[in-house]
Amino acid sequence: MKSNVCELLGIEYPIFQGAMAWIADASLASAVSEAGGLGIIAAGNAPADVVRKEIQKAKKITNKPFGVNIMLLSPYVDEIVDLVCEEGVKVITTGAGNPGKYLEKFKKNGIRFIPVVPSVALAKRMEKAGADAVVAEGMESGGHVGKLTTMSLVPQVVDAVKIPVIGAGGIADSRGAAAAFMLGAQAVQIGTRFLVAKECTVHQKYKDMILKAKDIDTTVTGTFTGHPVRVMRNKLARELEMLEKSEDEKKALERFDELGKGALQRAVIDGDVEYGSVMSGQIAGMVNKEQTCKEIIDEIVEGFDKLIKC
Ligand code: TUI
Repeated sequence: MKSNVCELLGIEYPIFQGAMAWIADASLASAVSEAGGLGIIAAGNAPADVVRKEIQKAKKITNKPFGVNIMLLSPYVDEIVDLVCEEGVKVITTGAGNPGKYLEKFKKNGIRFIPVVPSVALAKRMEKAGADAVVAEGMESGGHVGKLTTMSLVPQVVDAVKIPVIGAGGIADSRGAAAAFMLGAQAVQIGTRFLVAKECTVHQKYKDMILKAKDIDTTVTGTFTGHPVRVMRNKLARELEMLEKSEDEKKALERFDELGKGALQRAVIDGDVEYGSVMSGQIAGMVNKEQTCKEIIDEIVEGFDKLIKC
C-alpha cells in the first residue's frame, strides 16, 4: 500500500487518522505516525496554549511527521494558524469551512496543506490556490458532514483536480481503503476505527458505545443550523431531532445552542453518552474491537495488498 502521498508527506503508508475534535490528541496522533500512517492532532475549539502542549508532547513521542487539523469554526483559528507555523508542523488539514485566506501563510512556511472538501467546487478552488492535496470526505463520516456520499464525491473530485485526493467517510478496513483507491484516491482517512484504538484517550463509555453500535445507530442533527453533525443516536440526538421539527425556528435554534453547548466534551471527557454529543461515522457498526494503532494499520495494509493482488 503505497502512493505519491507517501513521498509527499514522508510517511510509510497512505493512511491518515481522522482529526476528531477533543479526541485526537498527542497520544493518538503520535501512535498513528509511529505505526507509519499520518497522525493528526485536532485543534477543535481549543485555544493555542492547549494545542501547543499536544504538539510538543507528540514531538517527544515520535520523530515521524504528524499533522494538525484546524477546525475553521473555532474562535481561535488565527492563533492556531500562527502556532502551527511557529512549531514547524509539517502538515495541516482544515475542516468545516473554506481556509482560503490562510493558504499563503502555510505556503510561506513550507507547510503541506491539505484541506477537507465536501464538494468539487471547493476542491477546484483549493487546487487553484495552491493546496498540495485534498481530503474528499463523504457524509458517512462522523462529526461535521457535507451532503455527498464518499462513493459519489471521491471520483468526481478525482476527475476535477490534478493534486492527490484522499478519500474519507465510511472507511474502516482494507476493503474500504481498496474501494477508495479504485475510485482514484491515493490515500484514505480513517476516524471512527482509530477512536477505539488503545492509544485513544476518549472516555471508555464513548468507546463502548461505538464498539456496540449497529449500522443504523447514527443520525445527522443540526441541518437547520447550517452545521450538520453526524452523531450516535442518544437522548441528546433525539431531543435535537425533535427541535428540528419545531415550528418556532428562533426558539428551536436557541434551545439547540443550549443543548449543544459543551456536549462534545460531556461525551469525550465525562463519558456522558446520553446527553453528550457522541460523534461517530456510519461505519461504527463494523468497528467492534479495541486494537493498537499499529495493529489497525498493519491489518489494513496487509488486507489491502491481498485484495489488490487478486
Ligand atoms: O470538520 C470536519 N468534521 C468535524 S469538525 C468537528 S467540531 C464541531 N463541533 C460542533 C459543530 C461543528 C463542528 C466535528 N467534526 N470534517 C471536515 C469537513 N469539512 N466536513 C465538511 C467540511 C466542510 C464543509 C464546508 C468543508 C468546507 C466547507 O466549505 C463551505 C464553504 O465555505 O465553501
